Amino acid sequence: MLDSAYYAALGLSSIREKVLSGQRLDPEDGLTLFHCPDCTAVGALAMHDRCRRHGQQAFYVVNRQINYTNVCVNGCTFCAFRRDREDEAGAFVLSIDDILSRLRQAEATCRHLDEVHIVGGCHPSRRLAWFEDMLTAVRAWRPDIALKAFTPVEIAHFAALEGISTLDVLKRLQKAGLVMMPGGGAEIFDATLRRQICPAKADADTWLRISGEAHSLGIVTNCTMLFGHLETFEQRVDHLCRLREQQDKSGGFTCFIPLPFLTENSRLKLPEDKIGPQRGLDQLRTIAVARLLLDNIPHIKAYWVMLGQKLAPTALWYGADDLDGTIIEERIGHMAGAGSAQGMTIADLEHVIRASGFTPVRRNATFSKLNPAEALQ
Ligand code: V47
Repeated sequence: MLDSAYYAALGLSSIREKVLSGQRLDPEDGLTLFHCPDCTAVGALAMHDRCRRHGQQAFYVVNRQINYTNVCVNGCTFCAFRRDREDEAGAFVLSIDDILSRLRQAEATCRHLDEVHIVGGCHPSRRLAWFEDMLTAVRAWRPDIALKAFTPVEIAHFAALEGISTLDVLKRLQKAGLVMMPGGGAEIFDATLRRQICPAKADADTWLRISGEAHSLGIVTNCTMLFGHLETFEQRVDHLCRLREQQDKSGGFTCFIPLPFLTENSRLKLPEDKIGPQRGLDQLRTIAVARLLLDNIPHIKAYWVMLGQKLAPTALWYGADDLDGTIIEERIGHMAGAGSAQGMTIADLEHVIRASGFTPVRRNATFSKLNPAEALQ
């Protein structure tokens, strides 16, 4: 493993040296790794880095996803989840009671939820007070549950509707119980590509600024990259390096989640050569390169919903250390053709982690390990 002559033959000697000595990789190194013919050699470097950070641990969380609406003003071309209007087929808008009843049902199945993950489309008229009431209601039901909600894109949208700053929106939501934000909406930061796939969405600088504002308030956040569509390797590396730069400044990203583009029901059509079976290797390689470039972000998630239940555990050998969680209901990926289940049980997650050669560790939303007593198995 990591044989120096072999890495020299691949032209990866200096990258290997940097990884072994814990030095930061340059953007050019990232590109070299994307072009390296041996994906497993790239994966072995990422595995080395992952094991130095987390050993053989693989994390999971007992959570419930809630999408409060799919009505959205943004019109992103890749998104199969969104609807323009409430009266369109397939559109939905949940009430606070709907959300509470879904959470109660989830609790009955899982025994003890550790995280609620709440996101939705940018609804044209739902105001900030409703979101404050929603968080307050969930907190009243279970004061100890971690509320992970709203991407920077939703925060920008709430601020525009209220005519207030994004920092003030974050302060109000934090007061209502928000402790963490998911990483969606980052898509791909390159401005030209963003104009093609998500022209109306908050731009890269806004997404990064709001993440930084959240960090300044002590709200930790995640970050993502939507890949496997029209982007180039250069644009992937640029995206990862901009996340790394933001993290150098504000330090609050906990986990990076690479999201492979799922093509069904999407207006974004890909050329044939982009959608073949080689996508699996590309997904593993992207996870590995992310692990190696994002030296200041502690966790990399292999999100089983989008990667699939077979590839996600494989990704634990390519730099990922987390599988996300029980989830129970997922719509964004499934409306785009995800072949994965709606949810996984605690037993399923622990089994697949063990069978893949790792030690399962149940965590909370902010990645603190839960001991069995806390986890109320
Ligand atoms: O922002 C939308 C992506 C994201 C498609 O922070 C698609 O822990 C693939 O961000 N194919 C939402 N991806 C999901 C997300 C997420 C998921 C799990 C955990 C966390 C976390 C965050 O899904 C969107 C967009 O980038 N998306 N459509 C699609 N067709």
